[in-house]
Amino acid sequence: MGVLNVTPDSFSDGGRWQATEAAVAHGIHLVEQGADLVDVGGESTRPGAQRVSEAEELRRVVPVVAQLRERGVPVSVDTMRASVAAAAVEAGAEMVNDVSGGLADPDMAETVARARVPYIAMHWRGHSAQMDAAAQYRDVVTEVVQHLHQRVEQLCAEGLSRDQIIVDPGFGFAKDASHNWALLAGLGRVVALGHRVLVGTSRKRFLGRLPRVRTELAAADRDPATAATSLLCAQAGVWAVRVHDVPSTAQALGVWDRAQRG
Ligand code: PMM
Repeated sequence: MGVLNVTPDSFSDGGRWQATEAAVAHGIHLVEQGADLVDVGGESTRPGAQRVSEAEELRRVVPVVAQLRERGVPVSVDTMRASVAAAAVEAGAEMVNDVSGGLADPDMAETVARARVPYIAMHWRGHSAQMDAAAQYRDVVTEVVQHLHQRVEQLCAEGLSRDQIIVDPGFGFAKDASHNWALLAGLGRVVALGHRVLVGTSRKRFLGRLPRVRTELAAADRDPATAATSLLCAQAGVWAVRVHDVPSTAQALGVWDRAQRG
């Protein structure tokens, strides 16, 4: 999954794809580079970010989704709002990616159940303004796995079908570096839930400081580290990874695929 943030303030690519034309061209480019799906988002979820209005989110997202679909690009919409999810599906999005897992908008479950599109439910503990304070766990892997299990049960009770749901442990959302590393090591337990798993580690802060690397890496310099996490995800049985730089992850996953055959 290639990332297409149509926002002025996302942490690693904010502002670059704000104009619809530039966003569409980048989405097409992501597919040419090997992405199977382009994730279009109009609201930054970086720690501390302020929410955008519904009208502004619709204005950013819907034209980009519609134009990408016209050009045959498979699109998911990255939104916490049921109204934006519905408008994007209407415009041709074939998947809804909700970082709140249905907790931010009480209408999301019904909307997605009706749309019958695959739905990514991520582990979430509150909006960007509160999420750093919520990064407290006794056992992060166990708590994330339990939360995702409960979310799936609740979403099914609200009308979603089990095989419609994809789960995501939510790297960087209400998690500090040690939580993220523990989750990366514990991905097998998320996969063991029995659902498709999507992982988004791309360029995230915890990859900025690595053993053997002498300097702290800026967001744009974290693609080799991201590709390494993509390989670990493949090894753990993860279904998809959400990345900004498609070529480096395509290479890592190409090595994985080819090595499986010996
Ligand atoms: N991370 C971001 C945004 N959307 N969606 C899912 N499912 N999983 C993630 O980890 C995730 C996401 C934040 O990263 P960005 O601001 O670089 O897009």
